[in-house]
Amino acid sequence: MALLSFERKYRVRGGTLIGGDLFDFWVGPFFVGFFGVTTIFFAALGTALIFYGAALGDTWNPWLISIDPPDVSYGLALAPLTEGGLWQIITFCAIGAFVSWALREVEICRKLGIGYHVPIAFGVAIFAYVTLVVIRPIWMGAWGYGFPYGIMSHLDWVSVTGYQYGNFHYNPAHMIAITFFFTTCLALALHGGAVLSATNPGQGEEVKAPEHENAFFRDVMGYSIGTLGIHRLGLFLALNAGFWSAICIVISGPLYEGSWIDWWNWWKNIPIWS
Ligand code: 07D
Ligand code: 07D
Repeated sequence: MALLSFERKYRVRGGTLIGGDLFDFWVGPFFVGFFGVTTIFFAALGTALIFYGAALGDTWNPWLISIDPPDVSYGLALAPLTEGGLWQIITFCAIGAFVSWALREVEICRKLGIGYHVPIAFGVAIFAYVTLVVIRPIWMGAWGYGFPYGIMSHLDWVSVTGYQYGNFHYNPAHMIAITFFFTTCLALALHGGAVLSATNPGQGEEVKAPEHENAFFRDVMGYSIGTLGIHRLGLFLALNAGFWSAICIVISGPLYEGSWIDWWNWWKNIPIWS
């Protein structure tokens, strides 16, 4: 079915989670929906507040603009706008926009009658973000533990936070997350390579089918995970990368305060080594 006639077929009313028919329409290629409106509202307000915060600061250099969270001394209270209050409202807007976007994805899935895999995947990214700016700060008793909204300043936060726990590389959940990130790249490189090698051959060559991809991997390593399987594996690897990232930061502080290097002493002291 051509794309245009397919779109006519699925562009039907219904499947919305809230608001009934109210925003159940498209603007050009974009589905609007109630959550499209809330996405635009939160994103526009959050962006405007970032610009307002930047105007109060001393630079318009986009790399150096930074909207900082309140000082730790404010605890979990609301801070004055210029002392972290802006960061608090922007955080609220960011979560509002991300969650709205995920729910808009859900509505589109419902219209199409497909699974919720994409919104669930985005949900894991949102979970990682919420862990950084809500769950961990609340657990540690101050919004000041959230990261600042600035291109370079958020890197400073990662570095400083990392060194607060000695060597962050020794954090076991960080190890697991990194391994999943690296494996995701390996899987995508193999998958992208396999698909292109079969379906985009040189001029005059015949386009090959998945059987060729399967045969390639069987010849190389005795096993091919298959066409559906590779996408299951990819999603599994990528979601675990985000999930274990959230775990690695939420345990640093709330559950473990010392140096991650020392955490491994239990391992060095297992009697079997002596
Ligand atoms: C390619 C999809 C497109 C998305 C892009 C991001 C903005 C921010 C806001 C000026 C893969 C658009 C950026 C809207 C502009 C203001 C106020 C996704 C793709 C292109 N980081 N981070 C970047 C965010 C955190 C870390 C780049 C966001 C944590 C390190 C970009 C968040 C930690 C490095 C960026 C977030 C952390 C970066 C490229 C939220 C641990 C880099 C991102 C909401 C996760 C790299 C200068 C990218 C860099 C980088 C955005 C959170 C670490 C500015 C929106 C606190 C170590 N981060 N980041 O391609 O070059 O993502 O930094 O949580 O080295 Mg970051
Ligand atoms: C949080 C982003 C969510 C994004 C959302 C959407 C928009 C819209 C619009 C483009 C989670 C945003 C969308 C804004 C844009 C348009 C139109 C993703 C998030 C919702 N580390 N480390 C990680 C590595 C070191 C430290 C995670 C590697 C050092 C700390 C990952 C190395 C020290 C924290 C990771 C390394 C250190 C992390 C990040 C190598 C510093 C975290 C990925 C090779 C001295 C963070 C949840 C992530 C974390 C984190 C990788 C080194 C510290 C596993 C590969 C040793 C403090 N590190 N790290 O979380 O877990 O993505 O955050 O050296 O907090 Mg690390």
